[in-house]
Amino acid sequence: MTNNKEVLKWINEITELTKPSEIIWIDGSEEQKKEIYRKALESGDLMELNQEKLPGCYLHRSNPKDTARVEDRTFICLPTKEDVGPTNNWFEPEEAKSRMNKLFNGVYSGRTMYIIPFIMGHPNSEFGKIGFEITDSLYVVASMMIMTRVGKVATDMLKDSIDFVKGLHSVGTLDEKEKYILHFPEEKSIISVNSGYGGNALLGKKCLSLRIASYLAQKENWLAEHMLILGIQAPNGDTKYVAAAFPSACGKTNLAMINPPKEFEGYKTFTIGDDIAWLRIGEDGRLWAVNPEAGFFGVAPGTSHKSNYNMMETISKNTIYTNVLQTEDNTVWWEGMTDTPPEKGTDWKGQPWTPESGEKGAHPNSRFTAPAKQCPCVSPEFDNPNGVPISAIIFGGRRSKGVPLVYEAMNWEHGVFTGASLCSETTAAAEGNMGRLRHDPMAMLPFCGYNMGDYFAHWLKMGDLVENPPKIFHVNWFGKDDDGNFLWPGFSDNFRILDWIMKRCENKAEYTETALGYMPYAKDINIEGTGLDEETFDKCLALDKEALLQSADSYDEFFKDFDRLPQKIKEQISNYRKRVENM
Ligand code: GTP
Ligand code: SPV
Ligand code: MN
Repeated sequence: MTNNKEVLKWINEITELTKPSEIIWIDGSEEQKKEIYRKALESGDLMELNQEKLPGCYLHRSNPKDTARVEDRTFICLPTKEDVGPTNNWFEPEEAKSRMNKLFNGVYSGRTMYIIPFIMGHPNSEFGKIGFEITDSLYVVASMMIMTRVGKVATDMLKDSIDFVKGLHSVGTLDEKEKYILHFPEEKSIISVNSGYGGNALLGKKCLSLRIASYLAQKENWLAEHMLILGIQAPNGDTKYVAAAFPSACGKTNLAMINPPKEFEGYKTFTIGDDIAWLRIGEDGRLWAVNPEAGFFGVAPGTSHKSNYNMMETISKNTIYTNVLQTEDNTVWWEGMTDTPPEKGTDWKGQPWTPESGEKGAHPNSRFTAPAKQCPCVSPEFDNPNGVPISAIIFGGRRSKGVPLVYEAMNWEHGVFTGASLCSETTAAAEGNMGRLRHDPMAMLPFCGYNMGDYFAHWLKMGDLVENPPKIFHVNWFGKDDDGNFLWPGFSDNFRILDWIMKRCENKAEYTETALGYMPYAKDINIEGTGLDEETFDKCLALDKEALLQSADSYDEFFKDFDRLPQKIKEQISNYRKRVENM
């Protein structure tokens, strides 16, 4: 499929090391896709779902010990520990490689090695990145065919260039102690072993498009971010775009597909991306964003026709479901999909299940993998290689207490601090305890491919380079009352907050200055039709001095480990404390 000498040399090395019994190049053709699915059904990697109700849909059950990203087994391999900074795991590159040589020795014996050429970004765009994933997993092959642009398009685009990312993956034995997700940013290579799950195994996604890409972006003056991209068209036809960074399982996919509530007649929304944005400075001095992916790998639980109509439509065909409940009529279900659960089914572990069993039918991090083009509100600009101009960047986390619904950063520098000081309660998207409050700067804590102190400096520098930078905001959809109920209805009602944000971008809405930044007056958010009373809504916007002071303490604590923290961020931290003390 290619005569590229560098590619062939590397493939030869890997073949000699891993000793596969057969090699298959993924060409991207429909015929081959059918053959891959046939093999995956035969091997049990995929199970066919009810083809009348869910055409082209399949179910995958992963090993119950392999259901999320493994952050403590994810490493950045740069020469020194200081290069990766206080928030990343470090593995010395040469040592890492020699360990991998042992683990990969003969790992494909008796198995087929699949070579997947893929593009992150648009074909023939100068910003697209070409990667290869070598894998022994049919689930990975089938998923990569949805999530990226695979096959001959990629080798044709690469021609004889040596500018490509090398990805090597094996599900191996799933041995937890020998799980490694390794990144070699200097060599643009990725090695992943002993996991078959999502972000651990689909190497184009978090590994290439965030960890490797963020390292490159710092050198080349652009940004690779964990952000959705959404277009909002006003009744007068004017469309503005926002990019929003929320940590994993904190609402990116949902916001990316939001439908305006009925009070906002004439407004339309368009999805560009739900997880990753690459942002570059355009000739017009604005920040332009593309989504390098071709599909969605979204959280299933909580997704319903009520909460996310567009996604339910998107996943009605040609979708791979992972770790969801299988119903009696061979369709799928998960907690939150319908008000009434099915009477029985087969749970994500393959065991008989009833609502009374007290177990979750679907894993909390169960997911679907679907082509972006199937989304009813996919943007007409989805394939525009130049991307879309960004008017607002929004940071947000999952905070039950002490963080209001929305505030605006006072300027770029304060916005960088707003992103850098982002905190969120942990979710099922990564292995480990759920609901623990942790700092997650720019929602990139698990995804930054270099020292995060340098990453903040890079963000500050981008503010100097972008002539017309977007405004920066912070949102929190997840505030709770004392009984643990969400204060704010969320989902499509989040549009009411986007409306204020859009108006702020045109300097059309009023604001009041607070210790956190600029906040709306309650009267300027349209809550008609939400069923919220004014008193509850006031709680959504309330500030609590005690809580804000606690945040100041937590910033001191978190940032003290950063030996490369920019002076400007230090000043922001102390200015924040002063503002709160003067409240
Ligand atoms: P990753 O794919 O892991 O990066 O997650 P994500 O950021 O795309 O999160 P997603 O939109 O899939 O939402 C995760 C969970 O949060 C789902 O269970 C949603 O139903 C729920 N959720 C999303 N938006 C809201 C909201 O506005 N309010 C509430 N209460 N829950 C929400
Ligand atoms: C996330 O965890 O942010 C995801 C899922 O989007 S994964 O692809 O596993 O990273
Ligand atoms: Mn994500």
